[in-house]
Amino acid sequence: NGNHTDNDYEVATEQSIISVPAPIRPPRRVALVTGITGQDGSYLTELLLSKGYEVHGLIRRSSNFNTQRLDHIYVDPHHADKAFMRLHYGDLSDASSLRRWVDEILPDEVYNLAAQSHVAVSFEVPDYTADVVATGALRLLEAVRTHLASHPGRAIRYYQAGSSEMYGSTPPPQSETTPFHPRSPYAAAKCAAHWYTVNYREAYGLFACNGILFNHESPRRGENFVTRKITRALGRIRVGLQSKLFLGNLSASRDWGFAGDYVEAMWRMLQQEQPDDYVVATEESHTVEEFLDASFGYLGLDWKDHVVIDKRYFRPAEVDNLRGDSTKARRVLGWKPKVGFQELVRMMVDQDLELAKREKVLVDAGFKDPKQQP
Ligand code: NDP
Ligand code: GDR
Repeated sequence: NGNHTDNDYEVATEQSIISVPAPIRPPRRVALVTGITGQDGSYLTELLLSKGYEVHGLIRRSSNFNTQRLDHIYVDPHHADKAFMRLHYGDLSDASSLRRWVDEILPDEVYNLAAQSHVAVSFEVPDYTADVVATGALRLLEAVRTHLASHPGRAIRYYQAGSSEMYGSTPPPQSETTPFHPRSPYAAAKCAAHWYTVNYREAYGLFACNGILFNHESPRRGENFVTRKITRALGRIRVGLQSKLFLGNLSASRDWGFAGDYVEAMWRMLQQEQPDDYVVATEESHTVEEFLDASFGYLGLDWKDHVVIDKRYFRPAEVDNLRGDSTKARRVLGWKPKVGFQELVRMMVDQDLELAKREKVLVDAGFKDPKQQP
């Protein structure tokens, strides 16, 4: 018909070749994720990519590359038609970089997952932890608020990664209405970030949600959190690369879920009509000792033959007992965990046994020193 455009395509019919307009593809939704290189950042990015988002992640400059958890989904940005995840240098301690990236990326959704997330380490570096976890969240909220103020018609939904550590010494079950009583610099900083988020919602009408997530683990968990420390050592013990595992308090109880399930709840919070705060938890709690029983038992070993208690891993103040009440998330978000405690343990042990077997090959071939522990 003489009106062909690049978007037109041709359809063969019995009568003729006719030209019809190409279907209009909705523009991709755009997400900005801080903490993208972390455990949750990698699962959330996979989820958002699977839903057709363009995902922009902020990474910190480090002397070594630390994008291992993203390598399997990374596509070189020179392949512009396939590279829907982009990484940019930024830092929660640098307000100017946050505002600049919000202005450039024009996100529809912002997920603030970045944190100095280790509770014990927060006692060693308290100011830094407060700067990144509390003031960092405030900087990002300010970047979003000021961006919106100068871009009429734009809308951004904001997710804040809150933590069950905020409940600290308040006994379980813990729900959205349970008072906070933080027991570490990390937890106190997360409480500040929680209230900054509530305040920006109330003061400026920002669509901002707090996810109060209980512990969630996976084969991608950082190696100095207790579950992964156990499964990593267990794999190495099983193949003969080490014999001892040094741990602290075994009687603390945690509500442990699977990280892959929990990022789904984050996304669902931002798809609601109204912003709100939600507890995300399995509602089942186990002690560290029970985690040892389940993991060592799975490989037919007795943890008592290997675990040595080391005072160094006790904390100045402990959180004894966490068990969430996630009734609201289940009712409003239609969310529930798919992976239970035993399956989570098996998933982590299976992976870390495989990893240990590969390490063993390198050790046997003389490429690695067995004393080099993770
Ligand atoms: P990780 O420790 O695995 O990841 C933390 C991420 O934050 C990493 O990408 C890290 O980058 C980044 N980061 C640290 N400091 C800065 C900074 N100054 N500027 C920018 N980025 C920074 O944590 P998880 O994935 O386990 O947790 C995600 C979030 O959820 C965290 O905020 C955590 O506190 C919170 N949370 C986690 C729970 C859990 O059980 N996993 C439960 C409840 C809350 P790098 O790779 O360079 O270190
Ligand atoms: P947590 O996780 O402090 O709950 O914070 P972690 O796995 O570090 O500790 C859980 C419990 O295990 C005890 N423990 C040990 N912990 C570590 N790391 N190393 C040990 O050797 C050891 N021995 C015993 C601890 O004392 C504690 O009671 C995690 C983090 O992901 C936070 O960012 C998140 O906010 C909370 O979960 C919810």
